Amino acid sequence: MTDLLARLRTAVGDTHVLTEPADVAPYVVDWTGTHEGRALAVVRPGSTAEVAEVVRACAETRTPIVPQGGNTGLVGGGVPDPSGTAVVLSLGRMRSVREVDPVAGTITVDAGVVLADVQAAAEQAGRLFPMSLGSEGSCTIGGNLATNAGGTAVLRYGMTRELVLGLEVVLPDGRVWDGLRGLRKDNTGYDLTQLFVGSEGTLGVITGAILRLFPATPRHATAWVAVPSVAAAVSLLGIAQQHGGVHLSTFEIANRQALDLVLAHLPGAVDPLSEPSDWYVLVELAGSPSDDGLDPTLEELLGEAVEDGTATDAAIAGSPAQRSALWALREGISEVQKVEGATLKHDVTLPIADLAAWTDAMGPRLQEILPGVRPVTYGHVGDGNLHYNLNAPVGRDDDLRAAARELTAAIYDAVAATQGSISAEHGLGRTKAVAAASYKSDVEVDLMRAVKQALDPAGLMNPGAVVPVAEVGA
Ligand code: FAD
Ligand code: 2HG
Ligand code: ZN
Repeated sequence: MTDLLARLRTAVGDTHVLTEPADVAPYVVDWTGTHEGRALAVVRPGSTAEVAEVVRACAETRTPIVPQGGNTGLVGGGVPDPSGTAVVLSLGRMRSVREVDPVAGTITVDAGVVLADVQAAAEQAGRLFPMSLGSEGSCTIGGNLATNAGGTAVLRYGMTRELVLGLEVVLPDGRVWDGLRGLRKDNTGYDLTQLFVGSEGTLGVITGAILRLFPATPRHATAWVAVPSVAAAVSLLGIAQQHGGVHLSTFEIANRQALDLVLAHLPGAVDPLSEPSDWYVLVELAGSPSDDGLDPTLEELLGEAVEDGTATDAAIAGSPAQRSALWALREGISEVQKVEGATLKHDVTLPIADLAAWTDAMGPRLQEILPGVRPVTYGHVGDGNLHYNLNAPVGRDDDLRAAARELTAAIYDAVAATQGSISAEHGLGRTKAVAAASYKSDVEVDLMRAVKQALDPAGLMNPGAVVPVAEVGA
């Protein structure tokens, strides 16, 4: 162990190998506070060559590695287990934007660049990098790629895997794969880039990426819309698609419980509508500087929705400040749920046709298991993705913890019955690896195990995440 630490210090410099408990602490607890592990050390390389040297040193000493970006992951994949045997490899010092090419529509970045900085670099070049998450001020592009993150722009631009053209990856044996080619067309065999997207640090360390840029969309028309039910939200989606066409960029849902938490805990939050509603939708159209028709289109679609009872009321943003205030009602939900106490997260996707019946049935089912449990339901309904999160009955956090297994099993079983997914966008990490294996077919589990075995035969890359430990090499 002393030899390994000495070698790591030589590789990255003394000050970038952290072993003091106070220095290590922020790297071993996840954002939710539910996963707390221990680490042999936290290593902060400053270049791809340094990452490769760290990985080689760990491979030779059979030391597990947990790659980490901004540590905003929600499934415990970016923090080590309690054994204290792993090295946390933080990409936090690798923050260079390597190149922007507006004409080719590409940006090449180090993996540790914070998402908001990628967006800003694109904007400076008069382009758009569309990925948008509530955590964008701290999450890194490497983490986004490793989790195949979603967010609020998926409806129009797709998940992270649709925004990447090539990667640079340090493999588990320390070799570097340079796949940083910005080609739109490249049918030369297996798609290695896509293999690493969504692999959550279990197949290698992403050190660089070449990403797609899009024409800027600085004009917006935004509304917070009251709808009576999930069925009505789905109908509104159809109306918005028909009127908004390619301009429809956001379609997010939240229930009243979610809004109530935001109003209670987010400073400055105000309900923009006078009457309460069970459900709300944040809808946004986005366009180029010459797209003059966004406001009339939004008014037209809302008019039609109110006319036929799909929507009961709507607040339209009349200024950038009002737009930000409406967005805050949606983006603030994760934070305020944490303030409210124990939370059980379920990031699920359902076929859009099943959303309404599924949600209507789930509420009463959960009340049978834990009377008083509070579903705080929100998410990317335009993608069929709900964050079907639960807060404890007021003041009874322990009851939620005690019923957690049963509540989660009821939700996942009902998701599986619709051919849905138990992880829409957050990944599996350590929280869901075992559950996911039980909902996948044997063929799928075998294929995943074969990929892991082929790339990381020693099982040192983020053990316990994605593929349950017993599965590797079994
Ligand atoms: P980390 O948390 O550090 O790591 C996540 C996983 O990626 C871990 O398994 C880690 O080992 C691996 N990893 C990290 N960097 C690398 C690398 N360079 N190479 C290989 N593996 C690596 N997620 C969504 O999808 N949509 C949302 O809308 C969304 N909103 C959020 C809002 C809030 C308030 C918060 C706290 C989180 C949200 N998330 C969302 C979850 C989270 O921000 C994303 O999963 C994000 O992509 C994680 O990036 P990160 O840099 O923080 O990664
Ligand atoms: C969101 O859409 C994120 O706000 C976070 O995916 C969801 O905290 C959550 O459960
Ligand atoms: Zn989300």
